[in-house]
Amino acid sequence: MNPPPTALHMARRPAASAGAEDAAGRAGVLGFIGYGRPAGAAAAAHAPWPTRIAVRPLLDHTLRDDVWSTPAPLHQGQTGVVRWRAGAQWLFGAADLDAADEASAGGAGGGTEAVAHRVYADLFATLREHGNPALLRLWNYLPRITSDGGGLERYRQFNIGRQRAFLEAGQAAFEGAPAACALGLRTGGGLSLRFVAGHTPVRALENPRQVPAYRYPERYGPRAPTFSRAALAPLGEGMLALLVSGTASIVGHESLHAGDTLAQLDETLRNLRALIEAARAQSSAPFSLEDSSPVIYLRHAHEAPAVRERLAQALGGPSRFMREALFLEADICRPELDIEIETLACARGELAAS
Ligand code: 3EB
Repeated sequence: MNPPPTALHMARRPAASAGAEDAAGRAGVLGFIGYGRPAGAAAAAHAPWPTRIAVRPLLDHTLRDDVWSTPAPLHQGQTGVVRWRAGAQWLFGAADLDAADEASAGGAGGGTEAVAHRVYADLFATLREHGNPALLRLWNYLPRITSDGGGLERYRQFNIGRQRAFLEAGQAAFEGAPAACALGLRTGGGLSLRFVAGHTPVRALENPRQVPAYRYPERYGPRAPTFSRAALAPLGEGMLALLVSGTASIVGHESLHAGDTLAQLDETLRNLRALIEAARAQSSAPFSLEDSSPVIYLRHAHEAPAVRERLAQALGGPSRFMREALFLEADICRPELDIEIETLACARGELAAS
């Protein structure tokens, strides 16, 4: 496949300016991933597309968005519960369910599974309507993620519904699964999903230090999570994106350093460095962890200053990593884990021959 003639751009920007740009229509904002609950003006700038994820920003209260844009005419619509916007080769989508959707979706314990299945079935219907672009990245946010959902943890139910939807749609549920994250919300709402897709070759990456998540043994749930550790995707204009999935203190398939967030952080950094190395082996792009834009999810808000300090020591205070780091309060999908880091990098380069 040739590189797309119309490039996709990603920028992490203060929320208000992103909204202003969207409103002015100067650049084609395909979609954004925004966090927190902005006050009136910033909220109105984006309405009605789409809502922010209800996680609390930590340390500073500057709201930032990851804005995905492309200089092309855009059109938008809705497919089932998925609202989408498309332009050139690119597609952005969002779904925000509420708690009532889950309650009505299934009987004893089946609500989370049923809702995950429905959201993903609608996502794949959206992809089909757009000629089946490849998923570059998925974001999953599930309230009360490790709570019991009637005999089975809600995240495990989510994994059952998600995997079933992938298999029914003929999408790669194992090797080649998309990059993703899955975090827990502390709100009374429902599942929120975001995705970016495009007609560009997406290459899934695995981490040599970790068992692929789609091969986790059954003790982590009856159906494995459906994601790859990272993805590489050409964005056009010679740029290559590295989209690193949520990464935690997991080696092999085991959680390490329960109860010690800073040790979990160090292990997570080793995992991230191993992934970046894998990405460099698969491309000509000079990716580095230091020159990437991370989101750091913390279970315990009060640990944010210590985590930031440790990160600054490891990555250098003036690095892009530290300048663009977003610290957010969220639950991690294993109760013993307290930190998860995802990151995104763009650099000039191409995919290596596979
Ligand atoms: C892990 O490595 C940590 O279910 O989509 C990270 C990224 C995690 C994505 C998902 C879960 C997901 O298993 C959790």
